Amino acid sequence: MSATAIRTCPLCEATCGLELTIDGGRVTRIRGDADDVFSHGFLCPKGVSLQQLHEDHDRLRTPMRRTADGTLRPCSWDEAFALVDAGLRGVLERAGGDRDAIAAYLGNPSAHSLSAMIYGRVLLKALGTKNVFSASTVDQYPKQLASALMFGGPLSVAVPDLDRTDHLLILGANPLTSNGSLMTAPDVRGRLRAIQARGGRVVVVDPRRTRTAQAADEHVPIRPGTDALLLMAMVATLFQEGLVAPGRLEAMCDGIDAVAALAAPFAPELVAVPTGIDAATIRRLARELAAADRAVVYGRMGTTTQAFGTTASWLVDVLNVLTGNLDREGGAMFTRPATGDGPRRAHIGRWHSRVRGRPEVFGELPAACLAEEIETPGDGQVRALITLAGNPVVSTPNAGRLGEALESLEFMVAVDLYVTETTRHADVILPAPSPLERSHYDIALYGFAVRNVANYSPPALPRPEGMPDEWQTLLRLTGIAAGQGPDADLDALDDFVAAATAQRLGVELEALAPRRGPERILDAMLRAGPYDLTLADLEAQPHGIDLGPLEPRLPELLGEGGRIRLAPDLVVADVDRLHDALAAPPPGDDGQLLLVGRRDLRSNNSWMHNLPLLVSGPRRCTVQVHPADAARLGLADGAVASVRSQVGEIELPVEVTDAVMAGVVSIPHGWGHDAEGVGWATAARHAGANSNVLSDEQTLEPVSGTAVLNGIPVTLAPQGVSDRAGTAVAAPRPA
Ligand SMILES: Nc1nc2c(c(=O)[nH]1)N[C@H]1C(S)=C(S)[C@@H](COP(=O)(O)OP(=O)(O)OC[C@H]3O[C@@H](n4cnc5c(=O)[nH]c(N)nc54)[C@H](O)[C@@H]3O)O[C@H]1N2
Ligand SMILES: Nc1nc2c(c(=O)[nH]1)N[C@H]1C(S)=C(S)[C@@H](COP(=O)(O)OP(=O)(O)OC[C@H]3O[C@@H](n4cnc5c(=O)[nH]c(N)nc54)[C@H](O)[C@@H]3O)O[C@H]1N2
Ligand code: SF4
Ligand SMILES: [Mo]
Repeated sequence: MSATAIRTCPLCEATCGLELTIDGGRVTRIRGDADDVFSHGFLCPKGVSLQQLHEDHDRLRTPMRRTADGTLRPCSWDEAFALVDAGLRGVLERAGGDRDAIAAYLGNPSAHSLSAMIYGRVLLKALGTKNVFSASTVDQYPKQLASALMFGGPLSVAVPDLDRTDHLLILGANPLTSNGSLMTAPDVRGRLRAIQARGGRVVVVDPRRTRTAQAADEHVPIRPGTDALLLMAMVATLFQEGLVAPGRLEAMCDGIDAVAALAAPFAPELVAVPTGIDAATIRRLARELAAADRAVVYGRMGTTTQAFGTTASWLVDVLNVLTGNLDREGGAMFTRPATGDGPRRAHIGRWHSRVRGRPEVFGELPAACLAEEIETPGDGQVRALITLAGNPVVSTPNAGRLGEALESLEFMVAVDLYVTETTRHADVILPAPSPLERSHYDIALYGFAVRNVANYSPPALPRPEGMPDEWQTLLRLTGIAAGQGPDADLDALDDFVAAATAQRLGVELEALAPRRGPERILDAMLRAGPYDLTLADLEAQPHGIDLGPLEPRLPELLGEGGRIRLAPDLVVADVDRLHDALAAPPPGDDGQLLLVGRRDLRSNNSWMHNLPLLVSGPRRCTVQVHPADAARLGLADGAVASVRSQVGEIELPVEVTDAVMAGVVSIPHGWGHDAEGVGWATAARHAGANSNVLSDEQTLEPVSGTAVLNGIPVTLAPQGVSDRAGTAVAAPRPA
C-alpha cells in the first residue's frame, strides 16, 4: 500500500516542502510539495537524495566504540553510554574538576535539527564549559556580530525582502547554487526572475562568474577580500553626491556623521586599485542603489569568511540604512518568527581563549582555536571533546593539525550519522536517526525567512527498534554531564527542561500536556510567539502556514535604548586596518594567486558525497584557474596541479575557465575523503582533496574571530612538486 508523507527538507536553509511516496515502509519517490505555502513545489537534487541518505549502508544505525586494536566496532546503547560516562568522568577527575577540560563542537546540521537546537543547548549548559566551538566561526559570525552591534541582538539579522525589491546588490553569495543563506527563500532563481520581470535589477559582486552572476543583469568581478573597500567607497559616494536619504531611520540612528567621516578617505579612485573595480563603476553602483525605489544590499560567505568579514557585513547594512532601505518593503527587513525573537542583547568578551586570548563571541570561541587548546598543556587544557553534527577536520582551517590533535585527546564522543574524517577519532559514536525518521521545525532558519512562515513535520518513517531519537541521546549525555551517570531519569530531566522553558516564556506547563521532548518545547515557543499559534495548529496544516510578508519592525526590535548604532566602536576600531589595506600593495600583487571557495548544487558541505545521486557526473573537486594564469604557469586543463599555501599543500585536477577572474583560483571545501578508517565507501571513490589543508588557523578576521577562508594566498605548479595526487602533504610553516 502506498502512502504520502509531507515534510520539510532539513538539508539547507531553503526549507523546501517535500512530498514522499512511501510503499511498504520504503520511500519510493521524493518530489517537491506543490502545496507548500513557501516553496510551491521547488526542490533541488539534495532533497531527492534524502532517499539514498536514508538507505545508505554506511549510515550508522548502532553506536560504535573503539576497541583495543584501535578500530571502531558496533556496540549496544547501554554500553556506549556507560563508556561515555566513564570517559568523561575520568577526564574531569584528572583535570581536578575543571569543566573547561571538556570542549564541544556543534556543526551545521545542528542548526537544522529541532532536537539539536533545543537539547544541544541543554547539554552545553550541563557541561558548563567555556570551550564551546561551532561552525558559526567558519561561517556567518561576522554578520551576526555586525548585526548585534548595530541592532542589539545576535539574531537581529536583516534579510533581503526578495519578493518586493526592485534592486538587489549581492556580494559574495551564490544563492542559485547554495539556495540562499541568512535568507531563507526556496526557489531563489524564480524570485530573482520576478525582480527582473517587474523591471528591477540584480547585480552580483563576486570573483567568480557564478550561476547567480550569470542570471543577474550585471556581474562585477572583485578581488577577494576587498569588499569592505568597495562598500566604503560606495558610502563615500553617497555622502559626496548628496544621496544619503535614511528617511524615517534618521530619527532612530546614532552615528551617521561618524560614518561620513570614516568613509571620506575611501575615494573610488583609491579603492579601484585594490578591488579591481574602476571608479566609475563604483560610483554607478552607489547611484543605482540610491536611485532605486526599493533596493537592498545582501552579502554572504564571500563577505563574511574573509579578512574584513565584520566590517564588510556592517557596511552592507550601513548602505541599507543610508539609502533608507532598512526595515522597509523591498529593502532589508527583519523577520518576525513564529517561535519568537532571540535575545535582544549580545555578549562578547566575557572570557578569552586560553592559548591565543581570543574573546568569546555570543558564548563561543573561534573554531580555529580548537587544535591549540587540545595541544597546549597546562591548566584548562582541553582533554575531551564532544562533537554534535560536525566535521571540523574537514570544515575548519589547517585541517591536518586538528586531525592530529583529536588523536591526542583523552576521550572523544561524537553524535553523528557516519564515521567521518572527524568521528573516526572518537572513542564512542552515537548515531542520530535518519532525517526522515525525525520530526522537523526550522527554529533557526524561519528567523531569517523572506516571508513569515511556520511549518512543522512529524517523522515520515518510524525509527528502527531500539534507536533513540536525537534529543533522547542528548538528554542522556546531559545526565552524564550533570553527574547523574549513564542512566539518569530522562523523563525527570525533560520535565525540568520543559518547566524552565514554560516559566521563562510565561506559558502554562499543563497546557502542553501530554507532549514531551522537543514538541513540548516547540509548542511552548509557538504559544508565547507573536502569532499565538499552537503546535496543533501546525499539525493541522502539513503544507505550512503563511504568516504574510515581512513587516517593518523598528524601533520595536532594537535592543536597549531603541537606537540603531551606525558606528559601533568595535567596527570603527577596525577601519584603521582598512586604511592599511588601501595603502598596501593589492592582495595577490606578489604573483601569488588568491584562493576562494565554491559550492556545488550537488553538495552539502562535507557529508553528502557518499550518495551516488550527488557524486555522479563530472568531477567537482577541481581547482579552477583562469586561462591567462594557466598559460603562465604551464597548467593544462585536466592536468594535476599542486596548490600550496603557507600551511599546506594539496593536489587537484585543473579546470581552466574564465569563470574565475585572473589572479584567483577556486576550490570547493568539504572534500578529501581518502583518509584511512572513514566509513564512506562511495565518497572515498570520489575523494578529492581538502581545501582546508590550505587555510591557516592563525589567520582570523580580528573582530569576530572567524576564519579567513576566502582570499588565501597560494601558489600553483604542475604536478611533480608533490608525490601523491589528491592528498594532503604538509608544508613547513615559514619561520
Ligand atoms: N574552506 C572552506 N571551509 C568551510 C566553508 C567554506 O566555504 N570554505 N564553509 C563553512 C561553513 S558555511 C560551514 S556551515 C561549515 C560546516 O562545518 P561542519 O558542520 O563541521 O561540517 P559538515 O560538513 O556540515 O558536517 C556535518 C556533520 O553532521 C553529520 N550529520 C548530518 N545530519 C545529522 C543529524 O541530523 N544529526 C547528527 N548528529 N549529525 C548529523 C554529518 O554526518 C557530518 O558529519 O564548513 C565551513 N568550512
Ligand atoms: N549546494 C550547496 N548548498 C549549500 C551548501 C553546500 O555546501 N552546497 N552549504 C550551505 C551552507 S552551510 C552555507 S553557509 C551557505 C552559503 O551560501 P553562499 O554564501 O550563497 O554560498 P557560497 O557558494 O559559499 O558563495 C560565496 C561566494 O562568494 C564568492 N567570494 C569568495 N571570496 C569573495 C570575496 O572576497 N568577495 C566577494 N564579493 N565574493 C567572494 C565565491 O566565489 C562564492 O561565489 O550555503 C548552504 N547551501
Ligand atoms: S534547496 Fe535545500 S531545502 Fe530545498 S530540497 Fe534542496 S537541500 Fe532541501
Ligand atoms: Mo554554513
